[in-house]
Amino acid sequence: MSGDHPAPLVGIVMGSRSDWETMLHAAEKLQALGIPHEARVVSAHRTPDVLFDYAETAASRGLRVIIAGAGGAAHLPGMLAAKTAVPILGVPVQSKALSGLDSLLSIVQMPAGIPVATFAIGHAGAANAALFAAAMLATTDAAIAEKLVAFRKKQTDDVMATADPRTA
Ligand code: RP5
Repeated sequence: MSGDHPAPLVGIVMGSRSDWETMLHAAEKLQALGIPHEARVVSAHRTPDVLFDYAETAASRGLRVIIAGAGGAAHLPGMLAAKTAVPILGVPVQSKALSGLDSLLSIVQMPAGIPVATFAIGHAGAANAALFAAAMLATTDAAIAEKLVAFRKKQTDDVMATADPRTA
């Protein structure tokens, strides 16, 4: 994806390719804000060595935030957080069996000491994790801060422009 260049500031990782339909909403937001990012499938239980390598090299590769989406017994965000000090934003993917409640509880209930910031289940969580990553980066990057302000203003303007629900 074009977000892979220049050096990514945000890593989007997910437990399975099947998570992409959720996590693409994070990528879309980062793309819209012009934030360099990458997207990778990194499974805690199917490719644990890849997970360790990804986490251990994240900081030295320049990643400032990692958005991690997983479903079911969703240990990916917590395992990443255990192996890197780069902040982890966890996105619970909506599972088929339990509609994502399993994913949410797996991600949110981290024992004290290794934090994972947890977002809403599904599309909203992925989009908001990206906006939150942007807000974190904006504290030290004026260009990203400006784009974030512009995004929020447009969102407000769009709502105001269609405030009468009877109009199309
Ligand atoms: C988790 O298991 C993934 O994050 C995914 O949400 C879920 C199902 O994976 P697949 O069976 O679709 O590969 O590891």
